[in-house]
Amino acid sequence: REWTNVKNYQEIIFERTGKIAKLTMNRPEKHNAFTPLTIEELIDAFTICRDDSTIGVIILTGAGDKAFSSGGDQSIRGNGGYVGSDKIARLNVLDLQHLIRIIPKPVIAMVKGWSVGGGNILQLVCDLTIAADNAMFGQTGPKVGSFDAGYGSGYLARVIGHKRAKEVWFMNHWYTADEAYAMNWINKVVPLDQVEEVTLEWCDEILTKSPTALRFIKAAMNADTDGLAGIQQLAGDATMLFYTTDEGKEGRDAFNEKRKPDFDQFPKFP
Ligand code: 2NE
Repeated sequence: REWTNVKNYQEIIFERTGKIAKLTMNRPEKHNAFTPLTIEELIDAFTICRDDSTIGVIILTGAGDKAFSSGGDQSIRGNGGYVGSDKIARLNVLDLQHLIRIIPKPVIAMVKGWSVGGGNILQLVCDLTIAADNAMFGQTGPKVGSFDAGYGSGYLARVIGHKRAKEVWFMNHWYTADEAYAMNWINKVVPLDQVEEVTLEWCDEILTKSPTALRFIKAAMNADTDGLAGIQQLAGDATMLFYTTDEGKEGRDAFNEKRKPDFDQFPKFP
């Protein structure tokens, strides 16, 4: 397959092949630990993917074979967050987590090597995870004076169960790809040299499916876990669909034409 570069960034790579986008965290010398800039760039690239109707599925991965991501870059952790060139302490990875949840297209984490801390929560919030057999998963927060009490805890407990989620956070053990698979933490384990090939096969399969059906399935599952914010996404999708109907357009047209709307013509389905 031929990959083309979509946009140049400093700390990520944004490429696409056909309808598949690939976003790569690109700080391999630090196991792809993220800075506020890495996250800002990912948010920008995910937003482009969201708006581009020719993109149907998004892969999130890390550069090299050694790590998906080792979480927040501890060397720039300041007072209240991670500090970039603007000197403001941020936890903007939380905004990225939310964006991955609401983006109405499947997002697949392709994990090679370490998937740790805030990096591991990024793979968690992706819709699917395909891991290489060298992948290693774990949370280190309580060891380094940090925690994610949002998706990183509540959603993790939904995915792997409360007992296991507490074990992950209380013990800070490492879990191999096979162990993570057995815990329902990830979807598939494949040999390292096949991980991209298999991920692309999954993308190809997803691309044969109805994008609207996938959009609603994702929003519905997230509505169950994300409370009113999740329902808002699902409800917004319903509004979007309604706006494409003649019934929805009749309301708009009647207002603009200063006449009474004629909704009688539309069926009232059981
Ligand atoms: C991941 C792990 C276990 C890998 O160990 P190893 O031995 O394979 O690699 P090494 O030598 O530790 O790492 C290679 C280089 O990457 C840097 C290291 O310092 C090292 O640099 P040099 O000594 O070669 O100069 N590096 C690795 N991870 C880094 C990080 N997160 N920040 C800055 N530099 C990092 C091992 O590297 C490890 O335990 N890493 C730290 C994992 C960690 O604690 N991450 C933060 C969790 S908190 C978080 O992410 C978070 C949150 O909880 C809530 C909100 C937002 C973020």
